[in-house]
Amino acid sequence: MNTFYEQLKDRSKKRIALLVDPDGYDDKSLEELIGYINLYPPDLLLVGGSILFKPIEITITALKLGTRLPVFIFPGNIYQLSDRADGILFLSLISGRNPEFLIGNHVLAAPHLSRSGIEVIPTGYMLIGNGKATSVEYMSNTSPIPGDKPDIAVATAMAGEMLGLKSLYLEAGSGASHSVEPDMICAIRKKISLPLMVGGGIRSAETALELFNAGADMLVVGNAVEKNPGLIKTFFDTRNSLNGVDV
Ligand code: 1GP
Repeated sequence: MNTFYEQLKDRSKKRIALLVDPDGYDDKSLEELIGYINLYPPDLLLVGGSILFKPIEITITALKLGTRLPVFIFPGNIYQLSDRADGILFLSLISGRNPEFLIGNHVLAAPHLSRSGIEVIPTGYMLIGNGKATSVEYMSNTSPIPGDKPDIAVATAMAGEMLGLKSLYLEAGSGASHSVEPDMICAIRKKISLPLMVGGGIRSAETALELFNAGADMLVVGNAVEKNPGLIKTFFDTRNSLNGVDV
């Protein structure tokens, strides 16, 4: 089976993941989003959020029925599991010091994930601060790595790789005013060889280009597309131009 991770670890290609927050869409806007996804497909669909008022399965099922893309869970908590997904980013919050988010919730989820057989990508999740409290920070009761301390971020990423995690995710926070600084991405990229995902506050092709050029392998975009689904094309074009695909 060709897993999504097999693709992700081919770092010669840049990728886009679209984060779909189930509470951010009603039936009509989700249908509209699916139309755009099929016209300008990203590489991966992520579903999740810090708190969900809707069952995650409804959105996962709609995306599975409406698109041909892999649909992965981006879990905000232990209640966001579903056998209908193709996989899960199994996030360990390695920037924090809360054992529940480092390993505790994973112990609870492991038997369920083993039964369901969905693809599991062990991911070191690093929250990077930018001056404003984020939902992840509050909900996980952890402190982010200060945005102006790249040495701490680099050492954390190195530890994640040494511990055997399969990918890293640098998170500025959903709707962040600034994305993770390119300098920090660059410093981490020099020291690790794992696939590097970056998300939070990415709203434009310029930012996407900057973060890709700094060394991000996959960018995660949520809020910007939720507000304006047509923006998918912008990210689709940026990725394709970097991958040498005609646009
Ligand atoms: C949030 O990194 C993701 O966890 C996406 O962030 O919604 O700001 O794009 P945005």
